[in-house]
Amino acid sequence: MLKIIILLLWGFNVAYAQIKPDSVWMNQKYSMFIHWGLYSQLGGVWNGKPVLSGYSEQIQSHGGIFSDWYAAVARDFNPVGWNADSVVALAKKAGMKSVVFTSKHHDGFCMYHSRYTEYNIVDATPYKRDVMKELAEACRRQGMRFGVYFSLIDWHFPQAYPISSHNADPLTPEHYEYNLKQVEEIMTGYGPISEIWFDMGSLTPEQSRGLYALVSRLQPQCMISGRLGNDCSDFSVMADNEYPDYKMGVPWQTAASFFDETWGYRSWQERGEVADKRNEKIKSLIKVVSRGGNYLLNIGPRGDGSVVPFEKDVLLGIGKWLEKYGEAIYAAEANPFDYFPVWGDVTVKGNRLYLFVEKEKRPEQIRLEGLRGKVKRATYIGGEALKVAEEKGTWILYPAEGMDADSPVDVIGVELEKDFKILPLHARATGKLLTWENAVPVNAYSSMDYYTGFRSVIAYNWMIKTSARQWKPTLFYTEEERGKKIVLTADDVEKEIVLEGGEKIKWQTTGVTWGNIFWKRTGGLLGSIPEVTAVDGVPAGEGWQMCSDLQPGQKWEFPVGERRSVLFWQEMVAVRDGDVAVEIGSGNGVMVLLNGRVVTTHSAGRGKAYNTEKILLPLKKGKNTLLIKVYNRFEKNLCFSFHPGIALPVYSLETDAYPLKNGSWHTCRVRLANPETRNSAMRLNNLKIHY
Ligand code: H79
Repeated sequence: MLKIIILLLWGFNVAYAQIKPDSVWMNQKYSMFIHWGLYSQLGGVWNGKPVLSGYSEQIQSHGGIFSDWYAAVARDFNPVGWNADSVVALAKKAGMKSVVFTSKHHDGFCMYHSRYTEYNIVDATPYKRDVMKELAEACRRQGMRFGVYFSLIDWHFPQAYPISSHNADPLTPEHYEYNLKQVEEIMTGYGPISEIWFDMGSLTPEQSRGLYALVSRLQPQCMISGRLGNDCSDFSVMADNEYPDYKMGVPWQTAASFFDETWGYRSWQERGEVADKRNEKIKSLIKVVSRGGNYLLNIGPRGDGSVVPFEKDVLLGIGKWLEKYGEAIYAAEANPFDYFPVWGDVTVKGNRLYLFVEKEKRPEQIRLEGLRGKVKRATYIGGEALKVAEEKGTWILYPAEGMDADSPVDVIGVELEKDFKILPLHARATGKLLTWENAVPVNAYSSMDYYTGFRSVIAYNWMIKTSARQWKPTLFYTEEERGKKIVLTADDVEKEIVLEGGEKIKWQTTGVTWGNIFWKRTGGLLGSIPEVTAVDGVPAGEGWQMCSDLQPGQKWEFPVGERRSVLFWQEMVAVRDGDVAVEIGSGNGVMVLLNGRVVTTHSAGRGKAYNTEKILLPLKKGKNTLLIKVYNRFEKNLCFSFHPGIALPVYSLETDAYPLKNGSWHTCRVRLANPETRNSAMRLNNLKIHY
């Protein structure tokens, strides 16, 4: 009996674990976002004048419109041109696999029949129809998946004040309760919801977890967006219209508007040529899919419910392109190489690679560096074969003149013999140490809230070359990592190791001459950083000042607004290649770059105004540069400290031997055994592995 129960429980766990990430969601790749609400009726115009600042769906705040005046717009909101079936049919023709609809935007006006406010399309407008229900049903009829956007901030809810320009205020308890009730009615009254796209606000971890639990209880398959905050989500969402230049090891999405300036309808938008926009969006779709993400492209219907002809034409154009090239997009996986080619992008599906060659970047040869296996044939999709050759184990294609004048890219399908392998070029450790520098990081996108988003590193991958049949790694760690439980994988063998104990050893360090530290104020999300060039140890550009009064290890505190940052820059000259240890104190977030490469980025929650960490910096002989971005999300003052050249003991920990497979190259991976969340930065940059 006990056995049966255990089996049942085990079966349940397996079934439950398979629900998310939803593989249908992962494979759909391309969906329609719809921003439609009261604001559409205004179309970016108030009192006869265009409102130039902000997005048009946020015209109430950017146009400085009183609540009662804005609410009065509902009296004229009679979208007789709305036809849910034709919108869904358009999405389908456009090649999109789901529709995500604004149930409630920041203005608080519900585009569905809410029980908890009369400020909704059924009770407050002459139209009196639940357009969201119509859309959900139209999706069902046409075999399209249906998702909802839900704004976590609400400018119409009395207990949601204060309301700030940045849309990322905390939620009051009353407002949070109200959101819970509305999410519950959405999740129970509109059939299966494929994804819920929470947006904005800045929730406590408890609030994010509460909403996550509610949705999961009501619709366990529903994918929950990263904008819920606190990394409590099923898929990460980039900032509005942001395209990552890296792949991720987690489900993710870029949401994009037709024009960066607005999501909601804007009557006075300069739209340009249909063909140009179509090509731009096709390239964006390819960029997202080749990095493993989903692309959610928005339309902003007019106040009467009709789709803007320009948007319709562009979508139909993309749909036509996908009819021909969809096999390279749908269910395709990210570029399997560990580099991005200069000529375009790559996806892979089974034993077929798809190469997207941008017309203006067409090279004479395409060298498939890292591919081990055999190319059977390469053909332009819907066109002719290409010349293929092999040279010292490297496969080379010779692209011809573009085949399809109507596509912004040439798409090549490369058929490979089964059992092919793609070896990373950059992860091949050549020395005797595996470190963050010679690893290929596995990335995610972490965001406590909109403004705290950054590329987080959740694992390191390496390739090691040895003909030995087993491997006995030695780990080197510092007190910064002590107590962390990691998973170290070699080929297919996985082991958990706790970083503690071991022997204190003498570590190869280098003498360093430290230059002056310079600082400068800056903005942007935590994860964005400008490139800094320098002349004679002094950074170029506006605003840099020398930190003349900063003592080693001394906490420096100065007033910086919320969501603002300070950059610190320093040059140092090392006597030889070797490590030097520093201690860095920072606020709600920090990003550390050595010689232009990110050593670590991470964030700390509200109230964590000062945190220190010890970092081993691997310097190269001669000049090195250190760039630190210290980010303030919530505090009044920003704290920073820097202590160069501290003593940081290194411990050496022996592990049991790993069996290795046949062959000379072997994979090796490190991650945390119990990360706080799927997107949390693992912070193992001091860890090194000897092999
Ligand atoms: O629904 C859309 C936007 O209305 C919503 N998210 C997408 C999907 C959103 N609300 N707030 N934000 C996104 C944060 C945006 C902040 C900024 Fe800006 C965009 C800062 C600068 C550009 C908004 C526009 C605030 C000033 C101008």
